[in-house]
Amino acid sequence: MEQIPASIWTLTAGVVVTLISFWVGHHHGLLPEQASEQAPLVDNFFDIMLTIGTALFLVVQGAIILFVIRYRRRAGEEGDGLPVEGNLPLEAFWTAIPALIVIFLGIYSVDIFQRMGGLNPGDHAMHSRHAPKSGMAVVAQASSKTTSDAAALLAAAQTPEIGIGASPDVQGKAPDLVVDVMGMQYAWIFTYPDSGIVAGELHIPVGKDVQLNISARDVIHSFWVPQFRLKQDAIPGVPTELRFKATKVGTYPVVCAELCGGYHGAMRTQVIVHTPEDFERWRHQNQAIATAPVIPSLSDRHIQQMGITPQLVAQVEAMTHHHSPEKL
Ligand SMILES: [Cu+2]
Repeated sequence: MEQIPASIWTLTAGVVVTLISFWVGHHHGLLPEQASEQAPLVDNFFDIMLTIGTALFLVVQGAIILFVIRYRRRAGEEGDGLPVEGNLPLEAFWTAIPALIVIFLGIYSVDIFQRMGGLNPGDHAMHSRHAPKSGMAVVAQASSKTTSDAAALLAAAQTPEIGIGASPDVQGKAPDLVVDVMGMQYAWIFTYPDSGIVAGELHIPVGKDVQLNISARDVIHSFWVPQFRLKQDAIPGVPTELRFKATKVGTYPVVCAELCGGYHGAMRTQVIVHTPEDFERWRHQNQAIATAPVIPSLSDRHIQQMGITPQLVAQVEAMTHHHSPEKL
């Protein structure tokens, strides 16, 4: 029987490795569902990296296993193995291939980032329309709060310097919805400048171009929604934005992805992606509360059922204002 030439074996191995790598790259199931316009872009890039990684893994591990078996010490073999040294074409080959892969991934990642809007934070067209409005709301709210609050709110109203801005298809257009997002130890506060709603959860309509103006009150936090494949640092004093379109109705976790203190792990909330009609309903219901003239005082029901007494409220208020010198 004739020997099969090594080149045939190499070709077969190459085809098999390629097929396995492509299959793994497209069926890994490692990522959560895609719920934003940016998610497929990120996943595409991840799939390509995993395909290349799988191929490299199989080639390197396969070669090790093959060599261990084929060049093992046989019975009766004594002394050192063959002194093999240097092979310029081989070394040039295995330097060039990784270099090309890295250059390709580098260029491709910049392309993905650009298509996500990453090179376009602070796309100014819409700020002339929206910033003054939220700015006024900021001044009104800031007067009653602490200076760090005011600074954070002002940062939210300024033109974003960093973040994910308008993607090419909405460049130069105003977003459909603007929400100011403030990170603080240990919560996210969502303020809707055009309706005055303040919420602890983010509500947005599906398929609409949403701009989050992100700020931080105390330390660095990071706004992360895994299903959107979007993560943006919230940095004190640095106006930041995150602009995206949610593509799937549902409820997704919002996670703080920057170690920000003792209760960082509990700094979670949700983003609720509504149908446009549902979102309007939510806005209607909450706008009524947001624009109510005064915060109603504690009702008798609260006092009786929950044991909340005016004295307790006064105590809590004194505690929260312990920084002001006149209370010390
Ligand atoms: Cu945090």
